[in-house]
Amino acid sequence: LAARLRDEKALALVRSAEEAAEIIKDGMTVGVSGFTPSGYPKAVPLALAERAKGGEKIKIDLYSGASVGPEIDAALTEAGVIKKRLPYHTNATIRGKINEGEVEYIDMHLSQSTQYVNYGMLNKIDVAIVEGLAITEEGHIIPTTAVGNAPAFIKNADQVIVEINLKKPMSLEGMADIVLLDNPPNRKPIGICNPADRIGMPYMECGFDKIAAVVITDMQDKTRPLGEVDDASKEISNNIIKFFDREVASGRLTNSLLPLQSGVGSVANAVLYGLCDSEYENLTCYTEVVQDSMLDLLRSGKANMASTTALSPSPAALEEFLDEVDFFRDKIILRPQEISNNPEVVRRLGVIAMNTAIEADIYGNVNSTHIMGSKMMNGIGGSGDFSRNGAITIFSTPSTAKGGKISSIVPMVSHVDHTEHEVMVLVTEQGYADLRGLSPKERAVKIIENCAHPDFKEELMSYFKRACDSSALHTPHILTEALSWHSRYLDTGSMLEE
Ligand code: 0RQ
Repeated sequence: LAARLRDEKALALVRSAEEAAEIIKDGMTVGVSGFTPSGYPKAVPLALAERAKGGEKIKIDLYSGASVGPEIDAALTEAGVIKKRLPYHTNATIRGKINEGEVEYIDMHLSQSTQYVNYGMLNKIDVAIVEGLAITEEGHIIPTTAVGNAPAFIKNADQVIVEINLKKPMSLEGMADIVLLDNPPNRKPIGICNPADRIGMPYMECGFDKIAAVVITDMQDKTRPLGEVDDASKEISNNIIKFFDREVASGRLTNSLLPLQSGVGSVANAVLYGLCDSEYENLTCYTEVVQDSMLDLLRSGKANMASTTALSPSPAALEEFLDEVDFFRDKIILRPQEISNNPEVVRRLGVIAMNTAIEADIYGNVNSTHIMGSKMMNGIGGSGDFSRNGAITIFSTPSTAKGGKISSIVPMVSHVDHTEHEVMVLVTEQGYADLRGLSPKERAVKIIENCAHPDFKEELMSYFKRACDSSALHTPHILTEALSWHSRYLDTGSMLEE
C-alpha cells in the first residue's frame, strides 16, 4: 500500500465505503471520474445507493466525464438517487428513467462539459469521487484507465473522495498527461502539434486539504462487451477504406492518413479492425476512446500511438490489456477530455473523425442520439467535438435497423445532432457518399443512390422528386410528409409501406 498511499496523511484518511458515502448529502452535486465505463468509482456509489434503499431521502445531481458503470448509473437510478445527470450515459436503467421523465438529463458536447464546470455555468461541485491509482506525497491523484472530467471536478469540488483501486496495476502510472486550461481571457494556446506531444503532469492536482476520505477497493471496471463484427460492419469498414484509398490516390491523404478518431460501439470498433488488414501504416490516433481494435492496431505496429481520454476495451480485452500495460505505456497518452476532444487541437491536427449515426437524412443531417425523435439513446458524447472540427468528418450506420423495418436513411431526421454543414462523408454497408462540394439536391441523389437500402431506395427517390416539384428548390421538402416514415413506424412497427 505504500506505493499507492505515498504519505501518512493519505493513510490516515482511509475509511470504509459506507463512511465515505456519509459525506454525500441530499441536494448535493457530485462529480465522478470515469469515461466510457472505465476509471469510475464503484464502492462509494454502491454504498450511497444502499443508504437510499434503506429509506434515507437522498437526491443528487450527478456529473461525469461520459458513461460510467452500473455501480453508478444503474445502482443509483434504482435507488432513486439521481435527480439530474450530465453529460453522457450508455446505461439501460438510467436510459429508461430518462425516457420516463423521472431523471432530468443534459446531453452535452463532452469537451464543453468541462468548461461549463470551470466557468461556473453549472452547480458548484460539492463532492468529487475519483478513482485513483495512487496518491502522491503532495496529495495529488494519479488516474487509472480514464481521465475524463476528473481534474476539473477535483479543482472545483469542496471535498474529494478517492477510491484507490488495487485492480489497476501501478504500471499504468505515467500514461496520463494532465493539464488544466485557464478560463478566458487568460487561455493560452494548447501546445499539441502532434498526437504524441505531452504537455502536462502525470497526476491530477488535488492536495490533502481537499481529500475527505480514501477508500481502498479491488473492483474491475464493468466495460461494455462489443458485438461480433457482423457483415454490415465489415462492409461499412471496407467502404471507409475505399474512400481513404481514393483520397490517397488523389493526393489529399498519404499512406499514414491523418490522426484517427473513432467513436464507441460495435460498428466503430469494426471500422478500425478493417485498417488492421489494410496497407495503411504509421497511423496515429487522436481520439477519446480506445476500444479493442485500436489496441490491435497498436499491437500490430500499424498504429504508432494513441492519444485518448479513456481506455474502454471489452471485458476480455481489458484483462489482456492490463497484463500488457508495459508494452502500451509509451504508446498511449491519457488526457483530460477537455484536451482529448479540444476543437483547437482537433482542427490543428486535422483529425479524421469517424462517428456513428442512428439515422441520416437525404440532405446529410445526422441524428446520433434520439430514437424516433423523442427517446434518448446515449447522447452526442464527443462526436460533435470531433465532427465539427475534423479535417474529414465521416458518419456511418447500417442502412436499416430493427431487422430491416427501419430505414436509417430518411427524408428528414427526427432529431439533428450533426448538420449538413459538417457531415462530409456518409457510409452504410451499401456504399459511401462523399458530400463535399455538393449542393443539397446533389447530396440527396448521392445519398439515396450510394447509401440507402434497396428496400427503401425507390420511395426515397419518389419523395425527393415530388419535393422537387414544389416551388422551394434549395432544400426541397414536403413538410407534411417529411416525418411520415417515423409516424408509420410508430403506428405499424415498420417504415415499409404496406
Ligand atoms: O437498439 O439494441 O434496442 O436494438 O439503436 O444500435 O446498431 O447496436 O449500434 O451500438 O454502434 O450504437 C449511434 C447509438 C450506435 C452509438 C449509436 C437502435 C438499434 C439498437 C444501437 P436495440 P447498434 P451501436 C464516442 C462518440 C453517439 C455518440 C457518439 C452512439 C441501438 O454509437 O451512442 O458517437 N453514438 N459518441 O436497434 C431506431 C434507427 C436506429 C435504431 C439503430 N434508425 N431507428 N433505432 N437503432 N438505428 C463516444 C463518446 O463520446 C463517449
